[in-house]
Amino acid sequence: MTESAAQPLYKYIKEDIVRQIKDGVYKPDQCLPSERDFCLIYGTTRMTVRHALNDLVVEGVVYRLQGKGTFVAGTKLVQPLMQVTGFTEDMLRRGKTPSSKLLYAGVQKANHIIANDLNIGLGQDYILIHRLRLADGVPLAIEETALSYQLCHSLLDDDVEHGSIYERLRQLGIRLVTGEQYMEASLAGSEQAELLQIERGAAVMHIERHVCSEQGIPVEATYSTYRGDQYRFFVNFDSTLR
Ligand code: 16G
Repeated sequence: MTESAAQPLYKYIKEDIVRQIKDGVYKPDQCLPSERDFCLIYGTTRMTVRHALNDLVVEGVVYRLQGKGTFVAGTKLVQPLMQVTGFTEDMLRRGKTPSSKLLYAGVQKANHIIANDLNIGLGQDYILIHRLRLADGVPLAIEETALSYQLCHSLLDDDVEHGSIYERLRQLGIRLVTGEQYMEASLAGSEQAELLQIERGAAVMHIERHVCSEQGIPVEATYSTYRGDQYRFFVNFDSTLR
């Protein structure tokens, strides 16, 4: 098969694999054909096949197991942790409809933790946005986002319930580039359980994300609680790059 001007071949391969997953040809957690086999199937090079598969890994459609192959993501969402992407973008890429239930949006005074996270003075203003995040109407995560007041105060004039914070920050010319994340296992308390529509005591994952702008200025600190029954988190690494 050859590249066409209308659509690069890797995109065609991606779409074809996604279609076959939807049609049940490749089932959840089933191992996909090897890269070599895909080269034969699509009559192309390993580079093109790898490009398509890498994209599908990043989009959470498939996952890789070292030395074993590439597998169809199961019913859980496979969430890559290597990039600064937002919930809305992540869900749209998966063909899901993101939505939020706004629990709070307003200005708060920084305590020690927030002052440290956003590198602001104790008692200084910051923006707090508390949302329940859903995809196709299913509650997936609760997020408490603390944002720099100085950089992000105009967000409070927006319809935060229906918008994407990351998209808005992009419009404001703020590029989120570096950050760190801490993850820890936990059990849902009653309030979390009610919001996430899970049993009290069900497994959840707490994620704390701190993100800085290109200039190294702390913009966001988000404390999230993800449903353990809906997510699988994923990182890849390559020690040959050292
Ligand atoms: C993700 C981020 C969160 C960010 C949000 C923005 C993690 C662990 N969390 O959920 O930090 O605030 O996206 O989403 O990745 P939005 O652009 O849809 O508002």
